[in-house]
Amino acid sequence: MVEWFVQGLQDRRVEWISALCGHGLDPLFDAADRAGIRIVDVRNEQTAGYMADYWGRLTRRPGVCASSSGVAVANMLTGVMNAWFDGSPVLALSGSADQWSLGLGSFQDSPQVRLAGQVTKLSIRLGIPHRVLELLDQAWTAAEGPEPGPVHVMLPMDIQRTAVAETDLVLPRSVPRPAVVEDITEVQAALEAAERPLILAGSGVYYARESEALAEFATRARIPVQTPIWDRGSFDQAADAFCGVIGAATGGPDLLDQADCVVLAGVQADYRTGYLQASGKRWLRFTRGWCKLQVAPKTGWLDQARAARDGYTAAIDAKGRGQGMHTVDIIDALRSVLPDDAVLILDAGSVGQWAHQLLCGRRYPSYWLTCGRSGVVGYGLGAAMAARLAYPGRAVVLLSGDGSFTFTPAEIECAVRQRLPFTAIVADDRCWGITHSGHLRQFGKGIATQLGEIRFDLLAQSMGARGERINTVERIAPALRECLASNQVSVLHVPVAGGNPV
Ligand SMILES: Cc1ncc(C[n+]2csc(CCOP(=O)(O)OP(=O)(O)O)c2C)c(N)n1
Ligand SMILES: [Mg+2]
Repeated sequence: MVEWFVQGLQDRRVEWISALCGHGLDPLFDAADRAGIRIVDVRNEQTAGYMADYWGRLTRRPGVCASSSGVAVANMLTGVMNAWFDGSPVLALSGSADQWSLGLGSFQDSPQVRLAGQVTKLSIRLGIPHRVLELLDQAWTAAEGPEPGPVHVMLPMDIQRTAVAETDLVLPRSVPRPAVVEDITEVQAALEAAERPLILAGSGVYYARESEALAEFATRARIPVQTPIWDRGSFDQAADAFCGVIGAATGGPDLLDQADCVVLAGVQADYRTGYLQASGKRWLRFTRGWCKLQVAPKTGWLDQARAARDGYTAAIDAKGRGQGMHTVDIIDALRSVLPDDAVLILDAGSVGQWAHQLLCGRRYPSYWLTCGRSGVVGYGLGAAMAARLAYPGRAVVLLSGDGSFTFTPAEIECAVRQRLPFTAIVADDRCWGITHSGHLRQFGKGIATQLGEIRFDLLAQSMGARGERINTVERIAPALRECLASNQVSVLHVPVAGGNPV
């Protein structure tokens, strides 16, 4: 379908699309690239929206911008809303997961069509691939006017990928959800009877203030616990029972398949847990009341789970070695320098995955922060400033990708001026790395995924912060120590080799 869509854009003399990459847009990027439509890449979707807006103002022809899904769309809507105020013609495009999974908690699932509907003349989901040119025409006509303005079209992944000649379309299908019980007696009996129980613990445990009780119960009952990527951890201290972070594309020690009974503790049923579709297990839901449970220890099963976890972590670690300075070296330094109570904030793609797999294998404190289920990047500097306000006496460390860091880099000045110190480590692969790796896998090349050089150390210094460029692996840990001791806003610029752990 995307080929037709791109053809429709070219018929309307569209020469470029402003965009920030993300997997929600991959087929569109590929088709545009092959057709010779230029993708002008930016570091924050806001700019993509503004570019389309100002092109529309100057030429009276719709400017075309595109963002991936979820919060990326909200970012783009800043520029789109500006066009809405001004009445300039804009065609804003967004991606999403497959249609059948919308509303079930698919990756970056969000009400983006409704959201955009508030600040556009028309906001639609292209739901029937055969109608691609007709819907593009509707949208384009609405944007051009007589009263011009912005419009939004969401292109779900399955639709992007569907060849229009095919009449056998992917129909929305409902995913059966397992029946879950919440009754403590039933949970206790089920855990007692199970041979290989697994607890999937998510952010709901943190909000229920049950993290400590859960960690204590799992340790006592020798039951493995895993956390879906981007949810909050429950293990402030390293523990045998904690068996790492999991998530569909992220990987993780595979226990879910082997488990005969799964307890969902404050976890959403979504793509990270395979939509709870795995068969042959008992599913239960239990978030509060861990201290009341008594279950005889499942020692043999936990030993098996720990072996799987340790083997997995060792294999991932090995992948990162021998390539020059690498995120694994930053992780080594964090392991040796980070105080136990430090707030660690992860804001990146590939770099975040390395950190999740290697740093969160045995310990995942409830005060370590990620983007959460939204999967957004670019929130890190704001989070670091808030963490300093919440914990005046603790170390606050932001581990960021170079792309994520440049959404709001000027906040360094605000942090310096308002005395909100933290240490940021920018792992710089000069790439929207995770997307780049995905493109290499799919297309053999990155499309609008590479970034140029920024001297993050000098950028920081120009705003009154400490800044250091790291040139050797041995320097990372001492530099980090010095930053923490200085109690100033500090930026460590660490050039790294790129690549994903999985
Ligand atoms: C607001 C937003 N825009 C786009 C994306 C898609 N996306 C996910 S990870 C990523 C790359 C992040 O690059 P960087 O911060 O340099 O980290 P790296 O992957 O290189 O480690 C992108 C573009 C997103 N998740 N959120
Ligand atoms: Mg990067």
